[in-house]
Amino acid sequence: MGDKQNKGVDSKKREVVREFDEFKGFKTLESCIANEQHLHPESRGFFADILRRIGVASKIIESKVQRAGLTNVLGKQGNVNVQGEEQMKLDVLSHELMMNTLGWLPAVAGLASEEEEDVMRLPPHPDENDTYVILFDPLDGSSNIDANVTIGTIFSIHRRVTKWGSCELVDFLQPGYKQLAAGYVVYGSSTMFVYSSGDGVHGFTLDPEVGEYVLSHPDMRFPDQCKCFSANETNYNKWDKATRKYADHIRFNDEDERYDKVSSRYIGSMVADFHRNLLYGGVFMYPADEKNPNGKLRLLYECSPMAWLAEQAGGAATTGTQDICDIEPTELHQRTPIVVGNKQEVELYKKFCKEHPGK
Ligand code: P6P
Repeated sequence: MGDKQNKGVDSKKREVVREFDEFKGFKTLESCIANEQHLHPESRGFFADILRRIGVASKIIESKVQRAGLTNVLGKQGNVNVQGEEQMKLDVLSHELMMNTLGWLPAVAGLASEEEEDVMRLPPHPDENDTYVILFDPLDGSSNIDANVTIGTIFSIHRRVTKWGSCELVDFLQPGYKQLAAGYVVYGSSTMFVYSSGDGVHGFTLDPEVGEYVLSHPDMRFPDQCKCFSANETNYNKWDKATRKYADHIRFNDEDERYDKVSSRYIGSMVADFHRNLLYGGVFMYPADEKNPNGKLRLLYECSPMAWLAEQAGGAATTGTQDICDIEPTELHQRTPIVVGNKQEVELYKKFCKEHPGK
């Protein structure tokens, strides 16, 4: 739930629910979603249903990803998506799974996907419950699939701004700070569902024997250390001066002990790079360069949810001159430069951008 809803919740009640939950011990995504709903007696459970369904969709995607090498889902689909990028078979499959799993929920007015040019307007629900819109990148990092490298799903949930009937583009073009919830699923050595609905970031590991996401990382926060510098450094000479100086400062700085033990780590899958930095501390960046003057990554279903999560976990995210969550979107698939991770590293980048303008 967004911060606003949490303010009205009786903190005593929240403690009681949490104590009860601690007593129960084994916490799953389902029990945490249900607990969250209990804290909002006025809730009709529609928002909870959305989170549940995203969990279901991710388990189906996980089953396809884990067996990709054994079934005919590796390789290219044979066409390009709206981004002009080669679509992988698993991109299309994951997109369709997210669509089919979320598209029938009465509370969902519309969907937007990296794989679809326009928004998907769902039939207006007879009693006007269709309150939310969901944006998602169904399978981020998919170019890595054939090499068995970690990939992920990213999602962002907004309350619609139009009041009734079919949703409109304006319902999706909302700044990151207005998100009600955001999260990702990382399909790696284990599969984890990480999300926030405004009350901390919580990580759930899929127990394949039970088929349930089990709370394994409550209240995730960036540790106060910078262990990882994560960027495609082959773009170095295409970066502007501030970005090059920033990268040199972190990678080669001998005067600042904060960067004594920093290592370059780049997976080429934003979800995986972000997740590692959230656990170990560090900064991920895909800045603008001569090839991508507006950055490569998309604002609404990659950078905005990840930036909001970073803020919920005590971190930050910037273009260099503006917080990612403050950007007022103008196009569904617009791109943005991004530097995201520990607040100290993000603030340092903003400082470099101020002190070293120009190419
Ligand atoms: P590059 C994956 O294709 C992606 O969208 C992000 O997940 C990742 O961070 C980035 O692009 C990698 O881009 O140019 O380094 O291959």
